[in-house]
Amino acid sequence: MNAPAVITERPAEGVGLIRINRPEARNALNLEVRRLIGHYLTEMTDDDSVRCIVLTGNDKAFAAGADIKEMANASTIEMLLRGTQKMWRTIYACPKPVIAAVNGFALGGGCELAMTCDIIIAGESAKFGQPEVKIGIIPGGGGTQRFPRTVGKYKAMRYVLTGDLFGAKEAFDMGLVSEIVPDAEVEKRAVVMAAQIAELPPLAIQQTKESVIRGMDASLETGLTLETRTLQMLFASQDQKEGMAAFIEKRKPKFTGR
Ligand code: CO8
Repeated sequence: MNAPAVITERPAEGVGLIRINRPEARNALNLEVRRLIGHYLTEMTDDDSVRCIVLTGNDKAFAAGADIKEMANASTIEMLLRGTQKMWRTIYACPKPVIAAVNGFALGGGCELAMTCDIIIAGESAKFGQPEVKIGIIPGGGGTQRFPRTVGKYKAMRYVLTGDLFGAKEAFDMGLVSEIVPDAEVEKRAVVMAAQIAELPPLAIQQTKESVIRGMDASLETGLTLETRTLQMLFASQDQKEGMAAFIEKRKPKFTGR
């Protein structure tokens, strides 16, 4: 029997890990992988014991893009019916933080998959890129939208129009990567950071994520109003009372997510 194309693990308290597992195809995102990522993300979103999610691949590839062999002969209507935007929406709408742990190639849909996450930890020899033009298409998972919004028009154009790959250092300098670590440390670092986040009050974490993401899509004034209302709303939570009481009483807080 074939190994499952996506595997889940629980590497630390409060942390769910989703691993893309198609090493023979450089973790190309075929329909099954996309379906499973969406499925496990939904499952972890609904599971209160998971507070932060790590999405990763293997040492050679995070994901080398959509599966070219699976789409080479597809018709327009087949592509439409595949509804590729579903997986992106599930990640984007996930209220819990998602950390991409990237080793090796993150290309095309793989680079877009990383960009849909909230934090990107990359190995020193990770390679990013949107090489879609080289095979006669354009990025389809946010590469023409999230990429320029993250790094600016001129840096993004330089890569989406040539299809050139770029390394972890360039990605970090452009603001596409949160942290670079030695290749062998990528997953460990992502799990440690996820565990750190998992210990924090989940409502405050989720509201922080929502405020950043919704705010990025709104005017500054609207974003600031959203932030203020969210801050005020959190004063209704037990975790706010506990967090502040613990600080004043000089003890470790016990957060319940209420
Ligand atoms: N699709 C299908 N198979 C792939 C893919 C892919 N994207 N990438 C690699 N493979 C396969 C190869 O065909 C090869 O299979 P086989 O052994 O049967 O010949 C195996 O993986 C190993 O690949 P290589 O021998 O090429 O390995 P290298 O280490 O020499 O090179 C690279 C690795 C650089 C990653 C190279 O394989 C490559 O350039 N891959 C294609 C990258 C690419 O063009 N990606 C963009 C795809 S299009 C896309 O992502 C559009 C997104 C649209 C929305 C998506 C929604 C999810």
